Amino acid sequence: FGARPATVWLTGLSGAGKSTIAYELEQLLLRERHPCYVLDGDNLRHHLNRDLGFSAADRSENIRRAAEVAHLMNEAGLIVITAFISPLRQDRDIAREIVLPERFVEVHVSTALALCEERDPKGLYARARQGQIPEFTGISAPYEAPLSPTLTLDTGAASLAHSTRRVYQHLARHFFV
Ligand code: GGZ
Repeated sequence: FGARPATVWLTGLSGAGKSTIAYELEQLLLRERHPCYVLDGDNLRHHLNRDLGFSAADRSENIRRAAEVAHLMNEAGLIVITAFISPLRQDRDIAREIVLPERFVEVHVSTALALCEERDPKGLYARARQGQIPEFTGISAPYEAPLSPTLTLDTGAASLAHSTRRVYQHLARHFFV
């Protein structure tokens, strides 16, 4: 058995649970011997994208490059899971075209801003509220929710394990061969 190429594109606010779901999903896939790779701010913004900040233009370029890398990895036979805020619909639409629409699984991690802000694991929301981080998504920069995502996962309402399994099952139905 194997899998045809797919890119699971997680989008949502900082603190919504994107990275956690991404790495959990990676574990599930690896357990079933599906080669996969997680792309997120930590492995792209510190290296390939270290010239980029958080202006709208830099975020667009961040997303464009991430999508190009996802495309290459798909071509190499990996299932790719991305965990970028990717706040703008237009940027995600461009990512979908780069990755190829038939491979692109848009997943909205829809955890409410109030809960993300309550969690605030890195204290970024508090700093953003104090005006110390300009253009912070959800506070002083926009987040545009997807209009018709393949899946919506609210980590305030469902457990992490349940949310992760829903993505896994979608892949199993549509991409595993
Ligand atoms: C949003 C920011 C910002 C601003 C730094 N706005 O929770 P985190 O810390 O670990 O994840 C966030 C990460 C967002 O990077 P992305 O590459 O996912 O963003 S985008 O898709 O919009 O290009 C957050 C941290 O970087 N961070 N400044 N101003 N998040």
